[in-house]
Amino acid sequence: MSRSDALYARACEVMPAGVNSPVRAFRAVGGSPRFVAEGAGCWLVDADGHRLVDWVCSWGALILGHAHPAVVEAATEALRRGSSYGAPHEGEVLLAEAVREAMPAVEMLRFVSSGTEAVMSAVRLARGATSRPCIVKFDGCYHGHADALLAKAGSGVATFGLPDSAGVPPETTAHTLVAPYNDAEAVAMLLERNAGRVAAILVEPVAGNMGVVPPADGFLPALRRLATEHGALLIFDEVMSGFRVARGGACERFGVRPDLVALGKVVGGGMPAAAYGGRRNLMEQVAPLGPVYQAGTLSGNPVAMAAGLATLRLLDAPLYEGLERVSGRLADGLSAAAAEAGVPAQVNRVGSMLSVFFTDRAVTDMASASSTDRTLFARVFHGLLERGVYAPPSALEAWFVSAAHSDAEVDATVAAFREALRDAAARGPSVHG
Ligand code: KE4
Repeated sequence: MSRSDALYARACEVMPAGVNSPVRAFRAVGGSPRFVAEGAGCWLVDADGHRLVDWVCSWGALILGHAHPAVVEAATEALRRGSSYGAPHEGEVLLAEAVREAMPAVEMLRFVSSGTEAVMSAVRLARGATSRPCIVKFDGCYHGHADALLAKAGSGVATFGLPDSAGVPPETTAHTLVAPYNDAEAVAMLLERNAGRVAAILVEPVAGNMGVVPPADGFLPALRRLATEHGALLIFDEVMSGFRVARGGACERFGVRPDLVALGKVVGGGMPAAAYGGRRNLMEQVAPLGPVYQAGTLSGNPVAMAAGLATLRLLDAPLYEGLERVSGRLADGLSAAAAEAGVPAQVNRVGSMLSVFFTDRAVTDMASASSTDRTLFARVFHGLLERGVYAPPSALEAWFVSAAHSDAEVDATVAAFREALRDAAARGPSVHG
């Protein structure tokens, strides 16, 4: 038995499915997860010493790659001055100022410890600021595991959300309205049907949780216009896209200014830190300034602030140019390999986040993302893993490119992908979906 499998057996005795977050359990692709011993640059080393090219990068948090020396140094130095104070400190101010400089829509912010907390708090603020109960979200978008946002689309195009998890009472999602992604008309219909009751439109401006689905031309400006017309707020959940699709996130890349933004992943440089922020007159309604309560023992943690600041200080134009080039090389290589193998595939990419969908149709929303060949994806995933390439263990997740990836890793990945496709095809037709 491999060391990874031995660890997995022990883990399953003490943690649900042996993991601390469901996607890590490989349920979408089968098999047992690899336990990681170390991350370095664009590499993971598993518990049995196998080196794997890492295209997950802690689900997008590690835009510089694993254990970047500047991040390690800053976090270590901070830790030597204490792991947590429960009191204000300079690191919070420096990182907050760096976020505001990169994202002018964030006039004021509050740090929290996870993307879930960031979005949950932004939603509470939107409801408090507007005294309205409803939130519009999109089918296929994930915003963390706060009860009200674990809502799936009901039947029909635009509906009230249904609980998407046990333990979420129906009344908790009763004010969550769900529309198809990229469907501004459905949003308009929801706003008209629920006139005066919608606090906010909440959107992943670049969807990454149904696989990567870019916003259709005009979609984000339409949401901006609709929110303003109906007295609702526009919340960009940039936990994944923030600092990734541009230094100023989707706000910068698409030139749309939301009222509130949620951030996570990159902003903490791989440490537990996230944030929500936006218009000053909204953020001034957050306790203790205003009536909207939100708090957190480890919010603004000095070690996480140091890691986040060290990361943001390295996010300059040449870095994004490099990410764009390497990401484009990867996307083009995967597309070409699938075409050569005669396998229908779509590669959706925005900046350094991308997904491979095995389908002959464009993937523009959850319905099209769900109709892709996930059995084939699982076969290819394992073919890649056997060849030293760690892709995300689900067809509905994103691949993330870091500044540590070079052409060499891209070319090795494309070669492994070509072989994995050939082997998967040799196993006969996959059961679709
Ligand atoms: P966390 O609570 O996991 O830090 O953030 C939740 C969240 C919020 N908003 C967006 C757009 C997100 O992508 C996420 C978390 N992303 C997943 C990846 N699909 C994290 C991986 C996981 O759940 O383990």
